[in-house]
Amino acid sequence: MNMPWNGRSRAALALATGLALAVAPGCGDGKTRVAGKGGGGSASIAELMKARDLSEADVVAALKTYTPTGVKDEFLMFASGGHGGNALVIGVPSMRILKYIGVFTPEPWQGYGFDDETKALLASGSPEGKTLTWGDMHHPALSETDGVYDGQVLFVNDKANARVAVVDLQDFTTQQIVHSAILRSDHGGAFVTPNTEYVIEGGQFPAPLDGSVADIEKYDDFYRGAVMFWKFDRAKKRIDPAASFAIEMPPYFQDLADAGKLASDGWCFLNSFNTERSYGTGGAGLPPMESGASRNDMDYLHVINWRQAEQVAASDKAQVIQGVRVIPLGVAVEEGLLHFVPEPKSPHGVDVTPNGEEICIAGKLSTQATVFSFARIKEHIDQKKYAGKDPYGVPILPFKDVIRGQVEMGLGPLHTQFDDKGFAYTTLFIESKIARWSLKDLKVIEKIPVHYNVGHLSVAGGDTAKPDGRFLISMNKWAIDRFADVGPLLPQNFQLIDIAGDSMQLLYDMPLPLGEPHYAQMIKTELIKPWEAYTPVGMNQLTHQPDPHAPKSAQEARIERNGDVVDVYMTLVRSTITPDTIKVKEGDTLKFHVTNVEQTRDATHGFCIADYNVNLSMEPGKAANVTFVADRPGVFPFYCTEFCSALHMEMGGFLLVEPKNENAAGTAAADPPRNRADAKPSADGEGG
Ligand code: K7E
Ligand code: CUA
Repeated sequence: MNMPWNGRSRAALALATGLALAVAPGCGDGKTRVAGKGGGGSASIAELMKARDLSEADVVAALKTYTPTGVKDEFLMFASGGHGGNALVIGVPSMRILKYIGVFTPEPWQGYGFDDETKALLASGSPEGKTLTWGDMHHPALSETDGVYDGQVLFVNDKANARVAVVDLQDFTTQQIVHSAILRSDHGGAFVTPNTEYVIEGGQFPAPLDGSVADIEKYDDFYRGAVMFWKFDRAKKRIDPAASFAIEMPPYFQDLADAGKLASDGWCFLNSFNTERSYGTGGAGLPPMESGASRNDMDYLHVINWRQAEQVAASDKAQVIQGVRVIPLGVAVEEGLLHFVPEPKSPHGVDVTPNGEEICIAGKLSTQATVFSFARIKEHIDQKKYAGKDPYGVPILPFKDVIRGQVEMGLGPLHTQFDDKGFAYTTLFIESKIARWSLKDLKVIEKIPVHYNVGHLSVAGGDTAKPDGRFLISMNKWAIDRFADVGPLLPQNFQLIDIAGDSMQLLYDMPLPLGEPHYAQMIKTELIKPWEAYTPVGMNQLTHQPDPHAPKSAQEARIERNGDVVDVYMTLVRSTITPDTIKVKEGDTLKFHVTNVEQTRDATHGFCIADYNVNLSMEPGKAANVTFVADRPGVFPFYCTEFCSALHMEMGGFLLVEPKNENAAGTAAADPPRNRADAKPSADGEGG
């Protein structure tokens, strides 16, 4: 029944890619099963298997993922939340979603984007005067020490708006969003160097770096690519924009990046495509972008010496463009920072092996993965053994002399990860399979079908110097027949695959109701040691310091008026909000300084005010500030939004906003309907 899909997608892809795909349909198993009758009440495993129509392999798979109540997952996966601009934390192997981390967009439950601090944070990465309300997150990057995840920080990129964010894993909150004015997009981020010295952010679509508009016909001369090296200050857990720099690149589409490690530490590898410099039809009968950009057999792997670039960026050879220190392309060539290596047609993933000695590149439009030898690249750079130069003067190394070999992979190889046993795993987008291959022999050993159209994959520690192996997640873009139908927009499909044994085994399908989660990284749970509460009471979530405005106990709760500014110092504790009655005048500026004065684990309160879009999440000990103008007269209840105790429903109060003009008609406060004798607002609200 799935033949039509297989046939259609293959034909469509063949058309789209210009490849002649002579593939028998049925790469996926295409078998749709309906679960049996539930088997509720069945007593034995045999009965259950029969009732639910489960095979022995099904039961083994279930036992490998089933996680009893109270038992924690062995791994945590940090996945991109795609267009939602948030990041997901997923337990593996149970595939239970543990958290959405608000990053580039508001996250209401966590109050992210609602208090003054996180509102300003979201605005800081947005164009002036406009707060972006989505992101195109692609690549999460956990901070590393010696090339291995250290569990301290998570970086993520927003391809669409060229933003990079820093998430502190002490409390799993976003702390910083940066935007480089010279970039228009950033597919090549976020990738970290082995000791998180830098976060790499490569642009994709070239444009004039100075922000000007140049005619598209002047593409070759005025459009430029760039790659940012964001300096990470580990002590402050912040990117330091002033210490960051960029390298100007030819107007190719710089694609994914990976940092060298161990043998190749100090280097960075960046793919490119559209070295044809196609800009579409340009209205002049030129080929459309996708065919114009795939005419050449080879594109260029960019090999960058970032350690040396760091020195050059600090010298007067760098220019400042839109506030960013940029090493001009000519300088990068002169100083020997940038070399090109031909790579087969329209490559996608670039992945450095765990020992740092080789670089695997899979070509979307090639059937092979190419394994480059860093030692040979280095030797050719050192001895200036070039095969030529690109139109911008960048030296090109001879392809045949710097590769170790090529692996015949299959159709549409994209991304590669590694395990602890010397295997590499490459996704085959068009074939809908994952290939396991031997790094030693450069031979494919096994392929497993996935469902369907896999992009990235994630192996535990699979892009570090010490992969854990064990589990692999196939991040599939299509789910066509895997789940109950939910309309034309289908979930994404994360498939959990056991790679510990001699043969790969598919264990579990996890529908993901958001897209598109390009990439994920998987870390051992024990390496993450988050706080249990904000301590001491009154800590600000963004500074991780005591908030100067935070009341620390209910005794410090109060209302203070200064002219038309009203400061409300408020505390939350089960099950009281203090103060619980606040009376102000229309037009007053209200500044709420709210603290959850509890330290009990999980005793989170919420704080919301009707109609004013106020919605805070107050974890134990946390302080937050929210400022707004009381521009609507009326009675506005406020309450706690977390069912925190038996008296949670009683945890609330009233904000009374009296109309400016006593005679203003039509407002409840000016002429309140009274049908009860005691309906008069209490007069004990202070500050009014
Ligand atoms: Cu292949 Cu943005 Cu890494 Cu999508 S990218 S799949
Ligand atoms: Cu606090 Cu409900």
